[in-house]
Amino acid sequence: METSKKVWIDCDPGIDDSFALLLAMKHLSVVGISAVGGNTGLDHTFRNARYVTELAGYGDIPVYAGYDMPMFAKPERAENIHGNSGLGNIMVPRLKEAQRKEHAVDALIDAFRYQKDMTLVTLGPLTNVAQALLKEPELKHRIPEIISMGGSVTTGNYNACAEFNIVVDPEAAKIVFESGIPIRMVGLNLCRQNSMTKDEVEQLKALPGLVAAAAADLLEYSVNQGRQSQLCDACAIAWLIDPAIITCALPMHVDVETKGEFTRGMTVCDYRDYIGMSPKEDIGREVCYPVDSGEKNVLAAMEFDKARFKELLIQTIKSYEV
Ligand SMILES: [Ca+2]
Repeated sequence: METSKKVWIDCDPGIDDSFALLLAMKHLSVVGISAVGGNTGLDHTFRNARYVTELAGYGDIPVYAGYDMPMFAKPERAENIHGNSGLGNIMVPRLKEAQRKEHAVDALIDAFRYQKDMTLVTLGPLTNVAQALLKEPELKHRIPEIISMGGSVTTGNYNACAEFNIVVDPEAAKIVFESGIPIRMVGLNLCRQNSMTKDEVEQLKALPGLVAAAAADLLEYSVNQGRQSQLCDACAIAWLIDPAIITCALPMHVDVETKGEFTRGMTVCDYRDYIGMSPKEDIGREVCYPVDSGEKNVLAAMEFDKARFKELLIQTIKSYEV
């Protein structure tokens, strides 16, 4: 399943980001990684991204530090989910001097200037990407596609409407979603179908090697927070590695709410086309009532093959020889 598919990954590791990186490094061609403040502050997310790449034997992948703070919003963190360091109980060793001095936004712009057919994967708040689009207006023509873990077709996690990555920086998300770049969205409605439990922790614990040990620690920490872990960011990367893991995806128009009294940070997904025919079905698989909903700027992942994902995850962690 290894491909030469080139990706740039913008992320805020983060437990589930770390699993996404482990999948990506093994199966895709990771040209660069940019860190953004989100789950924890940038000091930690930048350090953690470098830690995961070096632990896995991919220390040659360049990692760049981007923005710590959202464009306008007050910063929100998710240290209650990911631990104060962002990586649960793992004691991340002090790393060498900053690997790359260049700002992540400049590195991202340069990468898409010189690389063709590279997918941008976003696993955190969209601050870096929005700032890059503002700094280099041509960039939107050079990014063929974004795969984004963020938002939800249905309900949120931060509150009833909003998902964390979007609500942290709604203005940035709005810029990205309105950029015209095709977006494949892996929202909470999809990630909720992936529940990793103590069973998966035990399977990882049984594997040899430092990567497997770290993965087991991370997943155990996450499962202990809420009895199960959805590894949201890893679901997004899995779509690139093995498209059959996403068994249904629907094109729809999506706006990002930046003003609502209760709905700021919501991805307003117009799925009126797919209104379900059965009372047991909120969203059908096919167009039932076509409406003029505007440009379908998003392909939203809807259904997930958990068994196939789990197999990919375990086999990938097992394949690391460190
Ligand atoms: Ca993340």
